[in-house]
Amino acid sequence: MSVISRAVPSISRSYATAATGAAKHKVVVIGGGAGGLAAANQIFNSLKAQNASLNPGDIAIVDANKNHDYQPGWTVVGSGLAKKENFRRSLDSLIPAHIAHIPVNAAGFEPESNQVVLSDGSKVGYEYLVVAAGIQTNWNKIKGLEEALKDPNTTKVSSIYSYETADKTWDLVEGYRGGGQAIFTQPFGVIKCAGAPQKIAYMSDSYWKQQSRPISSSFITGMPTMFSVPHYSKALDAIRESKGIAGEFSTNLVEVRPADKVAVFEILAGDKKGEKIEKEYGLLHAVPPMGPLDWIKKSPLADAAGWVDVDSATLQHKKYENVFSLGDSSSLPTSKTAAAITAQTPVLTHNLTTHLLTSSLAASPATYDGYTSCPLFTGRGELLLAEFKYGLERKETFGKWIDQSKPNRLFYHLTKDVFPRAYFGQMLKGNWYGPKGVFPPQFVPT
Ligand code: UQ1
Repeated sequence: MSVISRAVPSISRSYATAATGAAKHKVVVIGGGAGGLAAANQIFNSLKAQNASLNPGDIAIVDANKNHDYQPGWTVVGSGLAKKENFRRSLDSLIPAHIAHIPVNAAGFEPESNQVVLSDGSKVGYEYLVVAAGIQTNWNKIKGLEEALKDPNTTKVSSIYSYETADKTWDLVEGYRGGGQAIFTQPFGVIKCAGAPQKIAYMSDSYWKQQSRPISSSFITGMPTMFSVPHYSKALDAIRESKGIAGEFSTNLVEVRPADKVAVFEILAGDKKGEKIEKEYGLLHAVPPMGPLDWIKKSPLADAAGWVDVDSATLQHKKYENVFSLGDSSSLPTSKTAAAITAQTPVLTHNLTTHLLTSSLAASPATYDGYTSCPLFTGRGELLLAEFKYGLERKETFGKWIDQSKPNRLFYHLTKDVFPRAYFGQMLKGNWYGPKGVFPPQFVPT
């Protein structure tokens, strides 16, 4: 989930060997986001538990970011329920002393010689590579959006998809008293946390109703439905309608003209396919399209779409057996969330450490079933907990006892109050297994 900034960093801890290209680590992890931190720690803990000889610095994290953000929190920030600073830690504070931090961004891969090329031109060698580099948010693909985001007070445009603008979303929502449509958009295509664009619509609408402000809202999405899983999509469509939020589908935001408060959409399907329509807005919540990081896309590890080309069950690279990937930068065909990473990490750890210790994946590798979850805030005090796996099949933790397609107060507090604690307290240290809590899954040979 980390967003790797492209800025050239200054080196804050000195790794002289890295600078000369001589450094070689047992395991190099690209990215200090949710996937990278969880995997680095879990691999270290697992190797230790298996009595592998392990020296400080044998596992290294490559990431120039100064900070690490709990990105699921940005919806909560945009809803006025938390301060964004609460969900930020310095990256250094999250990396234990026995794991090396190379504070430079990766810029390329040379898997034939087991090396990562860094943005300063130096190289780092590895025995095993874990790519957890995150997704690229393409702000510039919506014409005028970057301009419009600069001054939300005059343009009335914001987005929960960045640290800089998450809190401005709340300022805008709190201060908005109507006089035009409130428009909430979702782009066509793969994005991280695909439920967030509608969560912020529900949370804003819920606040305005609480304040008795007669504001009419629309949710306009490039996607053909409310959600990928038909079962939840049906439930969410009914929830949206019951709130009186208009819905428009296969309609993609392509341009913002903040001076006129006009948003331009392109129709993606049906009779009017290709047509552009203009809508005046009073408030606009925009979500840009996303995609693989440019430098990964053109690297030898990428698939045709640009994601790191791994086996969807074992998380091992399809061509290079000492390369693994998880999280947003991976090709895993599931929804990109922190919850997904809680299920991916133990599979990756098991398979990587088995390969490291025995030179093969063994006859029965651990397999990932595609588990992911989307805790959908549907209003203040209510949340719908969607949980599913490959094939868009439901895989619900509480489904035996509770109808998970109905919003619930318990899930609201679980997501708002418990998950952030589990994330910082356990998950990033490699000790959290999603629905299994602190109990690791057992991978037994079949
Ligand atoms: C989860 O483990 C987790 O990590 C801390 C989240 O944080 C973002 C989640 O949103 C979800 C859904 C899980 C899964 C855990 C349970 C108990 C369903």
